Amino acid sequence: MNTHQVRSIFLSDIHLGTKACQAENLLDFMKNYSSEYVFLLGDIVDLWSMSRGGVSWTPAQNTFVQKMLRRARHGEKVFFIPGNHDEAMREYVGTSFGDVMVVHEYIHTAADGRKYLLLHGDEFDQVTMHYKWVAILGDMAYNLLVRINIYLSWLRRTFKIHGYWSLAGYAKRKIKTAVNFIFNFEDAVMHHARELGMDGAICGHIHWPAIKEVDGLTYINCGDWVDSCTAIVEHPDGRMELIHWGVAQQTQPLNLPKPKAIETETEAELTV
Ligand SMILES: [Mn+2]
Repeated sequence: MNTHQVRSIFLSDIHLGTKACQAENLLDFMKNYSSEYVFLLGDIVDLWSMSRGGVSWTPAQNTFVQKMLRRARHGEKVFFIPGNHDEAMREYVGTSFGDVMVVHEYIHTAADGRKYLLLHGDEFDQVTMHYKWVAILGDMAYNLLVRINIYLSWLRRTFKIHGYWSLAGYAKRKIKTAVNFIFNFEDAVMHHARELGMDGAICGHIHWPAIKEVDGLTYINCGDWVDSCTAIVEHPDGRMELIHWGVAQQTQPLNLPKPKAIETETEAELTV
C-alpha cells in the first residue's frame, strides 16, 4: 500500500464513544497517511453524549486510540485540543498523556511559513454560549438525523442502491438558519485569528468541512467523522488540502449562498 507522506494531519469531531462515529473509515484514512504532526482539534471523545445516552465503544474506536498513542510513541508529534464534548479534558491543558500533548489554542507554523491558529471553536458558537437548551435540542435533532441516516444507508445497501447520501448533510445544506449560523461562526473565528496576527485558522465544531479565503486569511474547518468523514492535510510545501474519505467521497461539493444574501431568521438551531 502506498502511504501518503504529509507534514500534518488535522482531525476534529470524531465523537468516539457514540454509535455515529465512523471509526472504521477513520482508521482506513489514517492507514493511508503518515505525518510529522497530528492535531486533534476537539470533540474527539464524546464524553458529553456518553454521560447522557450511554457508551458505544467499538473495537475500531479502540484501535484508533491505540494507533494514535502508538504514532505518538514512535515520534509523530500529536497534539490534542479539547472541544465542548470533551471539555473535561480542558483541566489537563499543559500536560501530556503518553506523548499526546494537551493544549488549548495552538499556533502552527506551516512549511510555507504561514501561521495558523488551531482551535476547536465552540467558544465562537453563539448558540452554545448563550442558549444551552437550544444547543442540547439541536444536538438531539442532529443525532436523530445521523441515526436515521444510518438506517437509510442500510436500506440503500439492502436494495443495492450505490453511492452515499447524507441526510444530515442535506439538512445542513437546506436549512437557512444553519447556513446563517455557519457564517456567524466563521466570521467570529476569523476575527479572533486576525486579532492574533495569524494568516489563518484551523478549527472544527460545526461539522462543516471547508478551506476558503475570508478577507485575506485562510479559514479551514476539518469537518467531522460522524457524517462528512473529512480531514485536512498539510503537504510538505505547506499547502493545505481537504480530504473526503470513504463513502462520503461521493458527496456533492458544498454550494453556499453568499452571506449577504441570507435573510435574518430566528436563532440558529443547529449545533454540534
Ligand atoms: Mn464541538
